[in-house]
Amino acid sequence: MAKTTKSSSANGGTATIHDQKLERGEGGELHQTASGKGAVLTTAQGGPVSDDQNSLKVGPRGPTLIEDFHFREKIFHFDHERIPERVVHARGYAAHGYFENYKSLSKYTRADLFQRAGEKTPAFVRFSTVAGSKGSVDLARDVRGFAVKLYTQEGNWDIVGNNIPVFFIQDAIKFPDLIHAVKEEPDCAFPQAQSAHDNFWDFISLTPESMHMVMWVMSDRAIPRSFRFMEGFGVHTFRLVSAKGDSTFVKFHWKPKLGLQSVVWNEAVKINGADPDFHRRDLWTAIKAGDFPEWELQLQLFDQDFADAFDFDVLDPTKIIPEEVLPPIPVGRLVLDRMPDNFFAETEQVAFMTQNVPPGIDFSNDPLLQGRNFSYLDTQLKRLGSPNFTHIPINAPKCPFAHFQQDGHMAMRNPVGRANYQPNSFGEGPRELPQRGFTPFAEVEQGPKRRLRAESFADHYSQARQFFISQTTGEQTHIAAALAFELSKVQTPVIRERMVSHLLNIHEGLANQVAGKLGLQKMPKPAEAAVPTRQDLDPSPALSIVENGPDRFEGRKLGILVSDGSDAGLLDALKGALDKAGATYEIIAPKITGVEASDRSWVVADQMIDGGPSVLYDAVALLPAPASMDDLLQESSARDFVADAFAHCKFIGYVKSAVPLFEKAGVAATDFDEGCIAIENAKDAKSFVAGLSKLRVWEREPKVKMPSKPK
Ligand code: HDE
Repeated sequence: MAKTTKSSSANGGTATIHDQKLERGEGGELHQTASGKGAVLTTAQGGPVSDDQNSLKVGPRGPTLIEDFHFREKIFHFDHERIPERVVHARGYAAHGYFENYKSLSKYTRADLFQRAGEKTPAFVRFSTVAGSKGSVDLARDVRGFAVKLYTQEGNWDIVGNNIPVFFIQDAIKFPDLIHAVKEEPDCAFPQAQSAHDNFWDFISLTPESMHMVMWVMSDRAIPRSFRFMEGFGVHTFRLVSAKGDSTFVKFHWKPKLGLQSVVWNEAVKINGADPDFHRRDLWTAIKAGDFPEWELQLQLFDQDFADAFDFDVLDPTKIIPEEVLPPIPVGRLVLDRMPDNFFAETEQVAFMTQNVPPGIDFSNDPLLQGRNFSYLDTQLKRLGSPNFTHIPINAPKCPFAHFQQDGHMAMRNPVGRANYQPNSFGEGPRELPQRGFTPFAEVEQGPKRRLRAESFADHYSQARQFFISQTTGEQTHIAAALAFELSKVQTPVIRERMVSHLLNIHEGLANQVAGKLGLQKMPKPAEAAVPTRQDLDPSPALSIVENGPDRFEGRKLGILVSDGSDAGLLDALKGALDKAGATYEIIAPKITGVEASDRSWVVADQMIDGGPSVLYDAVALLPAPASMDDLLQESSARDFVADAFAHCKFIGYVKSAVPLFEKAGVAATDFDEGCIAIENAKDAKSFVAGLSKLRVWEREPKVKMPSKPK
């Protein structure tokens, strides 16, 4: 039987509503502090609430009364909590920080943020995947968005880039087709966040201009270990414009201080199950621990003469300028040091727009960029629902601003005074200032209006080949394996064959490997190419992840498997060495409460074995005590822990008693290599950690991979 109980409210205290603590946010708005101790719960209209647990009823068993305005308001607001997710890049994670300028770039640009050495500009950076929806997994094979908002003193500048310096298409008009093709198929609504399906490869195999990008997306660049260990690129050619009005072409590169690192595909698949939030958790944990990720901004600067002499068109977004041909110049650093207070308010509502450029930065005629400049304003209106989206604090400039835009949904700031127009006779309101205002570079343009693609955009294979030959052998194997995996999910044989016919134009060895893995009976003919593939482009070592890894284990994580009786001295030595290296660790134990170490001290666990598979760590150490081995050998997750670490080419430190775990995991003593390191004393522990800087034992890979049989 129902009782007329009044459940107690969380806001017991005696404080009155006037005691509520309010803080001024960065945009000047007032927030109720979440921790507001003793704060009284109110309605959105500010009325104190007496009971938030029971709706207003006639008698204890109802009916419920529609006059219950508190209930109505609460449910109404809940029903409207969602806004449309981004049509692309829906899943993202962001952090605040700053950009610090190294030295004045006034020679090249009048952009205010580049004028003074040491100047710091507030920044907000959002990383994302492209294809999946907001709730999809972090380790999907995909491009990563790398969108940077810089709140400069002359307006917001958004560099809305990716972790890959080229794109699939050369003209923005093809973007809806590309995105329709990669997203889940419209009849069945799967697969989610995956390019491994017919529609995507059908479109790609009919779009030769995608081939360079396909090489990048099939490489490990598309499965980064962390946002912190990936590069960012502005992709398009932009312009810097000096105070004199001179223009210099520029390409923007963000270089992670901790070096590049990715995971392997089998690992990515398992991470998605073990921790679908792997990347966002990584960024959150690092920043909360004070390990602030950092990138250096490097610029490739060039003039029209260089552009005219370069092998490819600098306006073609499917091409790079190799860093060896035009070395990028370091100009500043980006540091992320604060997580948003609220995901929705900031990360979800942030509106990046390529057309947000301050005076001194300008566009090029790259047709993809031109189309983007049109698209991003539209999308903000759709998503945020009002032309006043710049009133949301995360989107508002942090410099003085004044204009006559007014009204509209949710207008927070209307012009004050009588005159809401200019010119006016009352001396009211702001006026334009030609000397300071944005003035586009005065490029002279001429030509017939036509729907054409430039001849200079016609070479679709040469840089794809250059990318492939710039990879280490292991990285090349990963590209072949990724192509075979993706195409194995394609059910229409002709699409698979069409893709192999493109690969033949890129690299015969690659085409053979993929055809072998797919079991093609007959090699197709090479695709018809508008321009033959150039064989004379030199490899560019800057394109390899392995060649650009770190020389230290800093920022990485060791998984330490312990049991009751684990050697406390060894554990301490390991922890000490990791601290010194700037690395972190997690303790994995049979039970989450922890274990009693050899010196009777209690070691608290971070993960139970089932919850902490080795895919979550960059390397592992096995420190079980002999007495616990019988139990551990019964645990399939303990066996997988070792089997996966070995298969993913990770360094494995181990005490003697752990050897049977290897055997159980199918790793015989004869398989041990330089990455399997016995730890018997503190000295061993230190040298084990020192050796981790190599990150992976790639030499092991041929032994743990199924060989392909090229025809
Ligand atoms: Fe975007 N893109 N894009 N894009 N893009 C969006 O804007 C678009 C392209 C990129 O973290 C949308 O706010 C067109 C290239 C990032 O909030 C939308 C074309 C590059 C983000 C849009 C491109 C990007 C977006 C969807 C073809 C790398 C996420 C939601 C010409 C240089 C920003 C939104 C964030 C988001 C349009 C191609 C990067 C629809 C039409 C090339 C990082 O406006």
